[in-house]
Amino acid sequence: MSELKRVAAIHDLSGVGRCSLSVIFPTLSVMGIQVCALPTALLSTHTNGFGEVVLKDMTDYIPDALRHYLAAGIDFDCVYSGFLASEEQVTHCLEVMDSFRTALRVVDPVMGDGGKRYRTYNDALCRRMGELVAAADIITPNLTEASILLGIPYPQAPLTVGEAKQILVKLSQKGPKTVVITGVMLAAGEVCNIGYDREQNAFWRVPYEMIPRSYPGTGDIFASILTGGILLGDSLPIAMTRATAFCEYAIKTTFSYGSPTREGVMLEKCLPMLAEKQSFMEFRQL
Ligand code: PXL
Repeated sequence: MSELKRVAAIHDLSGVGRCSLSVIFPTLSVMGIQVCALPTALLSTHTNGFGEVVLKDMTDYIPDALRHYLAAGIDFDCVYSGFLASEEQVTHCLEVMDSFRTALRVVDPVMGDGGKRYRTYNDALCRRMGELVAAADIITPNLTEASILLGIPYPQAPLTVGEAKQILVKLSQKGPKTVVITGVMLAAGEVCNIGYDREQNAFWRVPYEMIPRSYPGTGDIFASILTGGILLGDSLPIAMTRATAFCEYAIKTTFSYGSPTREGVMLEKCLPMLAEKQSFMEFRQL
């Protein structure tokens, strides 16, 4: 049997609220992929709904850990970044990516949601996130982050297919050959995750049922399952469908129990579904 894939995950560790490393570890582990954490910050909770958080910035740690990994001859199949605590961490992420030249570069440009920026992000950090996006193979912004990256207002109205394709292509022109945007309301009335593969000039959409709650961490779960799927050999639309199907299931399960939004999705109850052998064919051409 071939060796298991190994991902360097450059994300924060939030103790309560089920986001970032707390959900990336279990989801990728269930998929048979090893997660090696490079924490960007330690937080008591995520920044959305628990009041003042305790945040320990880990900016000094990442370059030292990288030096150790290089000295020890450790290699990674993928470098996957997310929530960052400082502008310098953009430089550090680029250094990690440049150190493992064959690794797949996945950037989840975590900056905001629902048309609003997260409270720890400022203009300078958002601008620098653009540098990371330029170096990525795959990016997974939500529509809020896509708008910030393109410097356009957050679309209040549903997007036409033409507008959605234009946003995907413009983001791809910044560097990444694969762009996946989550949470896009299309003018036809569907809510979708949409994707673009520049090399194949292929556009995809995966519709899902919208639930009137926004659970923190679902973007992290989506991006980690997408990353895992691609590392396991899924095509882009199959990986998108795998990630969408699981998020939809976890969100509906959580909603059905009336669990508080700020606690995130009931991942522990839902994880077994990720290990099941399923076919993921609900995608359509955009
Ligand atoms: O899920 C994105 C995320 C990651 N990390 C932290 C957050 C959030 C969203 O609120 O606060 C610390």
